[in-house]
Amino acid sequence: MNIKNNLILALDVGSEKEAINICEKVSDNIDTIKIGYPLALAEGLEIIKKLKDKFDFKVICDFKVADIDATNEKICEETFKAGADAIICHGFVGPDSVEACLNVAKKYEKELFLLTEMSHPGAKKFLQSSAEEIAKMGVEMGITNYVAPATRLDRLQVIRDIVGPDAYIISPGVGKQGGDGKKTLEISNAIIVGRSIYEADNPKIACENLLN
Ligand code: NUP
Repeated sequence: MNIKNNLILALDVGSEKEAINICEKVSDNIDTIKIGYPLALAEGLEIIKKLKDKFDFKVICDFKVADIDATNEKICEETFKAGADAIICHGFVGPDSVEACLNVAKKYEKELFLLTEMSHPGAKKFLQSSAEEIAKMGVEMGITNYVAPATRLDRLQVIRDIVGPDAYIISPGVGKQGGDGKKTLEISNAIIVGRSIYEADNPKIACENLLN
């Protein structure tokens, strides 16, 4: 993916109105947004096309797909049919579940991001001990896009070393969760930032501050 300024906006707001308001303010700085459950549940999947049409954004759907293969396939179908450019799936569910997502992404000629280790403190309890295996599984499956944490740069580096220099890593956890944007970008290809942008008094300046 080619992402402007290597900055992805996590648009976890609760209404189309709020979403448009933020997007208008940052559309010079950002061309890729991440839509997750908060906005998709509030406004339906139609919000994907609405924002793509209005702002010409690329949309990554953060649905952390984590079900059996048959259900994952249906979730990915609905998401790509609705216009998503990429979807994020969990890796802990194993290769058959991830393969189902990968197959649908390939069918639509869209992208799949594999989530390895999460950025929040709770990820240390269960997910961290599996993250390296999840990344290795991704490499074996030919996956080239990954999500890995900006909050623990040592762990981000471990995942980079597994997936290799040519893989594309996007990292959440910058700002509100404590991660540093510039340090993260020394390892990752792009950062994902939500609250530090959409809760800022001036979201455009918040974007610029993250990058300079
Ligand atoms: O490990 C992850 N951590 C994380 O924060 C995986 C994610 N997908 N996210 C998402 O990134 C989270 O759901 C939110 O949409 C965004 C970070 O937002 P913020 O902490 O910058 O507000």
